[in-house]
Amino acid sequence: DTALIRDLIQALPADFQWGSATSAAQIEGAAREDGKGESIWDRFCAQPGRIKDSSNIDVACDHYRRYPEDVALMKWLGLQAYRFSFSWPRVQPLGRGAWNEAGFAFYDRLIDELLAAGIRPHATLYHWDLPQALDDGIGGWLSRDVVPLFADYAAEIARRFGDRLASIATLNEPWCSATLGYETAQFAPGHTSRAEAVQVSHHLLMAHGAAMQAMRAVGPKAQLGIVLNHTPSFPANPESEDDRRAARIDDGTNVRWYMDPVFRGQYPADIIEYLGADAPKIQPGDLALIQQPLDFLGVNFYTRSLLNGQNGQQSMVTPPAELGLTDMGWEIYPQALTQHLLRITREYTPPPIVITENGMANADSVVDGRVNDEARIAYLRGHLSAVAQAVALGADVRGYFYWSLLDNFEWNSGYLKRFGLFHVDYATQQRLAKDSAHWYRGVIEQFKTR
Ligand code: GBH
Repeated sequence: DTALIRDLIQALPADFQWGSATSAAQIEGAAREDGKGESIWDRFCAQPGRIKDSSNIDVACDHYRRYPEDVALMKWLGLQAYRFSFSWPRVQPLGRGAWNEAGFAFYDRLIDELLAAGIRPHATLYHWDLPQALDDGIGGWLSRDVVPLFADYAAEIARRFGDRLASIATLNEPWCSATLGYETAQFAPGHTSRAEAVQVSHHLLMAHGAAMQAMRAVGPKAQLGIVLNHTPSFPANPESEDDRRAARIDDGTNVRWYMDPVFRGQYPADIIEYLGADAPKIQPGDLALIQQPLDFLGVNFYTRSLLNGQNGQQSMVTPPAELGLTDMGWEIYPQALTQHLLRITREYTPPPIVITENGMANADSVVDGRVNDEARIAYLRGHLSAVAQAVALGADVRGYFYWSLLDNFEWNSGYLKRFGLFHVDYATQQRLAKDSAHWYRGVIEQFKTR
């Protein structure tokens, strides 16, 4: 890997941040402890048929209790940065009204532990675990009324933790919350309406804007931004006009639907037209609220998608297996990351970019006390090199967070899919560094001693 390390050292700034990421619902457990309120994912897991292995998040990785051990793992890795999320219902059980001091105390201990280990804490306010009380009481993200409530929560986090956090992101992947939660029913709350998903996306973006304003008013030291999931869309057959149109629409609904309002204060006109009667109901001032100046843009990149446009419909095509698929069935295609970083740099002139998630699921198992995950090392190698190339060609990328630190609750796949640098034996909660963890540790070490 000497060539890779040389490329990384040549291309990346000396203060490039090496990190790893997790989220509250996926690792914390302690779902009903110390006053935590129910989240829409606690409720979703309790519904039969929603989660592939019928599991739930009552215990998950028991990180709520084991965080000192987990921070020690990060320190061993040499991480300079760690990305986690706050559970809104842990700190405000009903999503409005009373704060839960025991919930804040957990994050206070976690942040102290990170700072003592020399690791910068990067927080996300919303990684999909809405307080269930808001869903029951006002219809959750279907209601505009959630917008000021989210802003109150954001301001409270900024007041309490804003000077000890390196960054605060408002939302993680609003496309997933809206589309997977309200249109395809793969995620909580499990609805099946495109019109709902579109309206929810508008409220999420407004909540982002209102939270940015509320946090700016507090004036924390932390950098403020948003995290978007970008899965670049390619025509299955580049010669086909139908496939190219399908790819443009897919890009419009995934990438431009969120980037355009955040950076240009408008929704893409072709997608408004494509949505027809399902286009969002927008009030005067909404788009100005959404378009707030950001300190950073978080990009989560896993794969690309291939689109087929026959019969005027766009459908996803299963990628050819020869290219290499992860255990999620996602194509391994790092070149798309380089291209995409250059494209958003050119089209949006964004603030500094952070790769807030990148990683793969692999069918890992412990054999003789070791997890040989060569495929993950190859994935990391390919994507780090893709980031270095993009930076060499002009993209301003300041950090990279591997998803995820630990094997954890992979949403509707339950515990069946393993993304971690550390293997978790859920029966004993024992963590074991996979070969990829040793490899990533070596890269960070060599980069630091450049
Ligand atoms: C992220 O979501 C989440 O932030 C994180 O919590 C999660 O654990 C992690 O990734 C792994 O899933 O679905 O075939 O169309 C990523 C969600 C992944 C959604 C790629 C779009 C496109 C491939 N995105 N996916 S496909």
